[in-house]
Amino acid sequence: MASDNDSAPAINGPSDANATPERKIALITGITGQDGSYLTEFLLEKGYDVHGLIRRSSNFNTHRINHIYIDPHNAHKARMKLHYADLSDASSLRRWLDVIAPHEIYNLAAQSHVAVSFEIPDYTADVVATGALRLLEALRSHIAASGRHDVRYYQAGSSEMFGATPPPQSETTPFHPRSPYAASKVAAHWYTVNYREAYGLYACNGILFNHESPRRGENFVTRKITRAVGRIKIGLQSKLFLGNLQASRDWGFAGDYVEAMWMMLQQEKPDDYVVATEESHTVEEFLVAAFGHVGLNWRDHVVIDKRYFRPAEVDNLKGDSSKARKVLGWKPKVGFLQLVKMMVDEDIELAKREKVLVDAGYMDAQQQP
Ligand code: NDP
Ligand code: GDR
Repeated sequence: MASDNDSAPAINGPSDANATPERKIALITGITGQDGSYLTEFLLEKGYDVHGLIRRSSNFNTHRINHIYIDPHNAHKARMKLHYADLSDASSLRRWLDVIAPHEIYNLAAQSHVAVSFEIPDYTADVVATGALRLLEALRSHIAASGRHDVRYYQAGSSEMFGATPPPQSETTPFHPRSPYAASKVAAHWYTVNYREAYGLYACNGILFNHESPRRGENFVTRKITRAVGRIKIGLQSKLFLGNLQASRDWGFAGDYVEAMWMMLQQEKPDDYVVATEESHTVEEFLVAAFGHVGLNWRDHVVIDKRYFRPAEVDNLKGDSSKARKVLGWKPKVGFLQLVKMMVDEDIELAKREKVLVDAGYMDAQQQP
């Protein structure tokens, strides 16, 4: 991968001899995350050149995008480029904006785990809230210096911002955040609105409800469950420790949601949109569907562990996405049961591969993630 190098990865900006001038250029922060990987595939398919900002890690953190990576030495084929930066480092953000000169910016980077945000609130605010502000400010000064007024900005907002406000939640529902993560997303939301109103930036907030996939991080509840189902079915695990099973979420498929992000940036005027399936299920309902799909009873395996309860919970989220459906023409393609089955099926295959390694003595049968 380009990120393997100790020097900065190669750039394919507009001044690059191999770049096609008419091709649109997108810049994605958080490209190594769940949504970043699906959005990259989506934009490459649409003919974009995609630049992603990645942060330095002592382990490679690019496993979700390795399958679409082409070595930059094949410059005419490599349309995804990676660059080191960090949302806590304003100078890196400004520098890459100037070099890459993107048409569209998708700010997906975040410390995105709600429970973890109670443990590291200061860092969460720095990346999620002030990080968004740094990127907006870098964009404002990039536009002032370059005269490129047509750059479009997407901010990854969250249904967590509604928090304690009862459903259905739409663009006009008041925010009542219940965690440092959610409060930081509210700040990022209003920074984005403010830069739109104050400086005329083309900047949109997507208020996305929970979206999952086989690429979901393993410590979010859906993937934690489907990973466990796969491992229990294959005989690598017996118990699954969980917290509050009565919380209800509006769960969709990440592949559908990245399309809505792109659609927002194709409108004549910038605006904010709720993106949701409009169906809500409890964690317990997810358990029933996931264990049931492989003929298991969740009650035989799940143990409630207080450590997974949060200091303040968000009880019930269910979106009203009528604006996105009407204005953008967006609607979800994957329903709840289809999503659960997709995730369980993939995690059964993953567990089978793990079992081969365990049986051959190359891996310990680890406990649940
Ligand atoms: P992930 O946690 O899977 O990905 C987060 C990404 O942000 C990763 O690429 C991560 O890098 C990167 N990142 C974290 N900290 C920094 C930093 N300091 N500087 C630069 N990059 C950083 O999240 P998702 O893909 O699920 O979500 C994408 C965005 O959408 C997030 O902002 C999230 O808060 C928001 N959101 C998500 C929803 C969901 O249900 N998935 C719903 C609503 C909003 P690394 O790989 O190195 O960790
Ligand atoms: P959420 O997702 O907090 O909605 O944030 P998560 O999957 O972490 O929790 C959903 C619900 O499940 C309950 N729960 C557990 N959660 C986890 N992680 N682990 C457990 O063991 C467990 N047991 C029960 C939680 O209490 C909660 O009620 C996600 C993230 O992607 C955010 O970045 C995003 O903004 C929102 O979705 C929309």
